[in-house]
Amino acid sequence: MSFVNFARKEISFKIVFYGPPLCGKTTNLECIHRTIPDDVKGQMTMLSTQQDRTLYFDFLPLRSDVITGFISKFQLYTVPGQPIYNETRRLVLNGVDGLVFVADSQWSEMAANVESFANLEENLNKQNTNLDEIPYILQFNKRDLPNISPSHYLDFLLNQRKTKAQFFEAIATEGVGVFESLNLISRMVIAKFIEENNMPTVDMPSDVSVSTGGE
Ligand SMILES: Nc1nc2c(ncn2[C@@H]2O[C@H](COP(=O)(O)OP(=O)(O)OP(=O)(O)O)[C@@H](O)[C@H]2O)c(=O)[nH]1
Ligand SMILES: [Mg+2]
Repeated sequence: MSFVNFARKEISFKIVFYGPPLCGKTTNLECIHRTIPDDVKGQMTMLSTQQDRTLYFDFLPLRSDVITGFISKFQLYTVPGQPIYNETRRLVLNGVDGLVFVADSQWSEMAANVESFANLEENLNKQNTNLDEIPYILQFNKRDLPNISPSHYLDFLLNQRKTKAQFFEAIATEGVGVFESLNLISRMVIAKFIEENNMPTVDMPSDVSVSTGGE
């Protein structure tokens, strides 16, 4: 849930990267952290196992100035993809404003993609919300690997809801598609906030570009 601090002129948005085990959620955040300037980002927190599997979540705070008069803070989180950590995924999802569902494009991961998407819907339902309420996009990652599904098949598998989500192809290890995903979900989250809060003094740029914002 977006959080507004009028005294400090701050709005906080929570964006969660969700998806099956090893699909590249943490890699997305690492790429964002590596690329953006220091004055826009906070410290990246990673709680991982020795094998670099996310144990609890990864967290990266970003700052932008896309809403006139307010500092917008984007709190980026990943969830642990491993099935046993469902309680943790549920906790991380709590109060989410926007979602990037990262799918693994490899044929071998199709069942895991579908299962993770169903798990996302189920966890949201348990919190009395759903994907009609929360802006989300799809990211088809690992497009550099052999034996990957065409994007239209991933789209067919994962984009079955009445309102179609936009998707991006990505190679998170090379930064391809990472900022496209981040910029779109940020725009969607802000647009929803503006609409719901009837913000009168908003200057909505055509490109939110959280990578170049700042105080
Ligand atoms: N070839 C290739 N490898 C990738 C890509 N994105 C991520 N990887 C690799 O996939 C592995 C898993 O990436 P992570 O980002 O740790 O995956 P995750 O989704 O955070 O995994 P969990 O935290 O366990 O759920 C790592 O070895 C990454 O380098 C990609 O686009 N292409
Ligand atoms: Mg991870």
